[in-house]
Amino acid sequence: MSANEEIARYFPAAQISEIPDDLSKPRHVFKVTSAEQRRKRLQRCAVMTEIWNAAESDAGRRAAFDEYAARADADQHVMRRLKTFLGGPLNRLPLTEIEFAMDHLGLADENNGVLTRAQRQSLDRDGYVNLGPLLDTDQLQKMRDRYDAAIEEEGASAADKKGLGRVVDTVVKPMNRDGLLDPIFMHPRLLAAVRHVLGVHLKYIGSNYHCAMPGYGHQDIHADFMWGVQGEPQVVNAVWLIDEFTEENGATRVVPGSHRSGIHPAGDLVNGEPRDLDAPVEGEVKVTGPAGSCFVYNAHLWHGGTQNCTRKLRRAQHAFFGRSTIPSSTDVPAVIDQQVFERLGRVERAILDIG
Ligand SMILES: O=C(O)CCC(=O)C(=O)O
Repeated sequence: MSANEEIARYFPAAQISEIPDDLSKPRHVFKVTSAEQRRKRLQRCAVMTEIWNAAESDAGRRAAFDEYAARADADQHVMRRLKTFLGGPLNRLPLTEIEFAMDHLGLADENNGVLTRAQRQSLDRDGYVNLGPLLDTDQLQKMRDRYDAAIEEEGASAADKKGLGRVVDTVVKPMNRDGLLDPIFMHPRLLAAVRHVLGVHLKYIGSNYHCAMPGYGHQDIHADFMWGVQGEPQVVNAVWLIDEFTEENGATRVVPGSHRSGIHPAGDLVNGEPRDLDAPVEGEVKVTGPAGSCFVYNAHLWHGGTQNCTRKLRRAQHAFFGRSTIPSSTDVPAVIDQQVFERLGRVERAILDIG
């Protein structure tokens, strides 16, 4: 198959019919918001951030939430969102299962030696670490073929994802019946990085295949949690580079250290105005590397996809994790394929928090 035929297979899923001539003309993935919408988003984000950061324990946060809820002007949207996080622990399995899995994987102890000191420091200080290539060329080619077929089969995802090929829940779908995608959520070095940020009580909360089409891919600067978090991180994400990431082909931009600010970009003011989320952020860098690399980030880190200015696909796979007790992005028991479930052992099930 020629490179052009390979790209054309993605057109229906990415909701486009051709590759634009001018690959670098700005084309943003998320819809443009009005000044009014941005202000509302900022207010909501700021309130949720304030309530969450009011205490270090859920009991303290619930007290701050109750105080807010008693106000006549309390925003229902804010209350609904926070309630799911403050309604009590949402782990499905007893925590002893993930403790068993971490022990089995040699990750029970924080000083387990799987990551180097420099890698752990990078996660703490910068908010991300590039673990380098962890997949070989044979695995990568099989994965590309698998993803390309799934894109054709599944077609378009949400309307606001124009220019992206997306498949959700990849690792628990029939496309992973043979275990090809197991390293995406089970690779020991990935799990060591997740464990370093979240501690042993962690769980898989989602996985997306994400391909930026030529001329598309620029995203808002964002964090993968709805508000700013000071103190204990709640979520970690990983990006697997299924194709190499370069300065030109839509590599993810990150703002080193922003996970420590306690601020979500949507709740940030610049010169008294809501931050323009499409604009570059001072200090941002692109994470580049060869195909097969995995970079893991504290998902409170500010980041976003950038525009793919080449004539090739930029394929990536995300693996998302949270503390065991928080809500999951994906309802794993509802979406997991029965054959995938049956194939998995106790350790994998503990990571997925399903029994
Ligand atoms: O794949 C990327 O470059 C980042 C994607 C991302 O941050 C997202 O889809 O939320």
